[in-house]
Amino acid sequence: MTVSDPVVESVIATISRSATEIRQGLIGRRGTVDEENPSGETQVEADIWADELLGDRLAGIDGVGQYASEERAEVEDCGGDPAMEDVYAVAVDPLDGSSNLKSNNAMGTIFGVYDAALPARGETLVAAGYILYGPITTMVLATEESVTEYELTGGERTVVDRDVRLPDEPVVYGFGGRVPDWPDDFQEYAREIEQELKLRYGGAMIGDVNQVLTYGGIFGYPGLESRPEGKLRLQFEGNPIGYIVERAGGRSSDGNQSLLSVDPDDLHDRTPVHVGNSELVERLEDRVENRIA
Ligand code: FDP
Repeated sequence: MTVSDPVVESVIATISRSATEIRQGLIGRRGTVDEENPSGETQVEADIWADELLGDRLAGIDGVGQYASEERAEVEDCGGDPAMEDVYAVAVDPLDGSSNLKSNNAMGTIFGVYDAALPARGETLVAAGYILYGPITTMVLATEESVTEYELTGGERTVVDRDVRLPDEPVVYGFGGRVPDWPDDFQEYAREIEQELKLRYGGAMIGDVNQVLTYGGIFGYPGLESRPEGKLRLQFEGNPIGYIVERAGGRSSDGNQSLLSVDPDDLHDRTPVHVGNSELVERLEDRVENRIA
């Protein structure tokens, strides 16, 4: 199954072909390096390697005007203006949840294809997806047409679900950050959710969001007392995941509005992230104040 826009299809084909290679290349690259990413977080060797591999390949695609990554301070100009027709900007989190490499737990790669110069609103996304490096390597891809799940092997992608939809009856939840650092209103909301759903938290957003897409429920990384903007990045994490979950019939929110409507100020802006079944996200918006809005 291919995507009708040839540039978007090339981006997706490049990322899905690279995924098996990235998975293999994690071996021997689990150690941390003496560097921090632009958000001040410790990088592992694999973060830098996967960013270089994807950056080189994606920048070489005709029609990719900009490449940006969680691991780079600035947007890379690849020789085209995303304001022009058939030119896009690609934002990537090369290894989401890379702190899970040490303990050998699931993690992923996230990407968003924006029809606008970065930083951009999520509403300008034309496609977004993630690779999950679990027991099997899978890709969930959302476009304007559909949300599809693939299995990836040796450069090939095989459809396993043509129409990924969030189940109506929610089952699981996962919330990031330390409980004592959660604002009171979010703590109250979480207490209520604990009575209704089953905890599934693995420490990599991709793994946790994939559980929500599979079983129904809610994933959240809220604004914290110590950091009201939360931890996750809007361009690389919040927008693509919001787009995927909304296309699959759910909702996304920064506590106040859809993640896709948030106006970015900076490429590395952080935002509270909540995605899942509509009723659960709406209830959260009723109860929790977004302190950065
Ligand atoms: P990581 O730092 O390992 O890259 O975006 C970062 C992220 O992981 C998410 O994948 C994950 O949901 C979150 O941070 C985990 O944060 P905590 O360690 O605070 O739970």
